[in-house]
Amino acid sequence: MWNKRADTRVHEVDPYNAEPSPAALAAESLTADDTFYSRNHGPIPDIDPAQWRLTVSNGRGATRTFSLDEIRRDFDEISTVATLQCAGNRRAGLIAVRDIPGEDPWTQCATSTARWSGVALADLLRACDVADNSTDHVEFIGPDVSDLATPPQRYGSSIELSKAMSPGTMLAWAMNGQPLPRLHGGPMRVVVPGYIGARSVKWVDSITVRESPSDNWFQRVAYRVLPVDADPDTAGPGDGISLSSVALNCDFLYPDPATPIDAAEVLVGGYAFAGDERGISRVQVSTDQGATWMEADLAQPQGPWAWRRWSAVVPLDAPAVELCARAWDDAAATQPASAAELWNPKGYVNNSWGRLTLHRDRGQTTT
Ligand SMILES: Nc1nc2c(c(=O)[nH]1)N[C@H]1C(S)=C(S)[C@@H](COP(=O)(O)O)O[C@H]1N2
Ligand SMILES: [Mo]
Repeated sequence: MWNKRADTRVHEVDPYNAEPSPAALAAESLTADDTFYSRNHGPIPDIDPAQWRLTVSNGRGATRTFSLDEIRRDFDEISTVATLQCAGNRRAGLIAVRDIPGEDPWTQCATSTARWSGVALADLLRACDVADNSTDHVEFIGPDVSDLATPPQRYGSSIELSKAMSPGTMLAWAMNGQPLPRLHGGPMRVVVPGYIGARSVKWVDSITVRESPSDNWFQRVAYRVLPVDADPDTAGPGDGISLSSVALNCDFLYPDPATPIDAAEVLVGGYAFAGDERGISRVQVSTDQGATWMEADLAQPQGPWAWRRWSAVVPLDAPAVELCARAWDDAAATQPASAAELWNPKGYVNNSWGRLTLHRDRGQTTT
């Protein structure tokens, strides 16, 4: 369905919510469109690129409307490698601590990396004569109506004007050199590198500069880390911690823990990702619950907004070994050890240590 690989894990068919298998995600440094995770809150619109229009309101009374051809003709094309990561990535680890009814149990693959091509949002906003008010916000609205909000509402988000004007933040019409697929927001989506995926509004048709964050349900009510004892059904607008920058995270993608390993050591690996303005400095792996750590090898950086892939060879000196992985960012911050300390009612931002239990092949007796 939606042209995804057969080993894709589909959480919901309608609206379509699916993540790739760890092996598929590990296979490529840029995630192909048949592998890229997809998160949707309503029906997927089918938009004729020739009919698509974007309306920009500049916050001081003026509005301009653009067609796709006009945007492509009038602005310089830019291209950025950026990782998108859903705030619900790795929720399954939180659900294992305590159930989170009504939310999909995403594992560690609600994240993917692509080369996005389009225009810098800053160029478009400047052309619309947006004032340089550092406390302003920029709201993005899509055409898809979600019944998660009462009454149902179009999907939307907002970011600070400073982030909207910063390098990397863009309107993208292509993904890995191909026209942006319908599922991923074609003909045009917002890409906000380093921010939770929820801010990168797909099929965007309206952009508004305003004095405060968007009142859209997905900005004001959802995508917030509520206090542990809060009831998500009665949480009010503005409750909890609003999410923007992605929290430092890393996890394993291989090997497959279901296959016993017939060797005394094994190559393991995965991804690490630091959000806005931060980079990955180090990834470490432990075979003893974090008492001691070994350094993993980091793959070449793919740019300031992309994940960092990592690998390590680890010994397997017991029938079952639980591996832990943690990343450090360039401010020397690292990840919390356990999902239990992070549990929150909507199940966002599980950035606890990655964990993977591997089994030695029972027939294997040499050490
Ligand atoms: N219009 C619209 N944009 C949206 C969403 C949506 O439901 N509707 N989901 C958001 C969320 S929560 C995420 S994580 C990303 C997922 O993008 P993808 O489907 O291309 O992976 O899109 C974001 N943009
Ligand atoms: Mo998301």
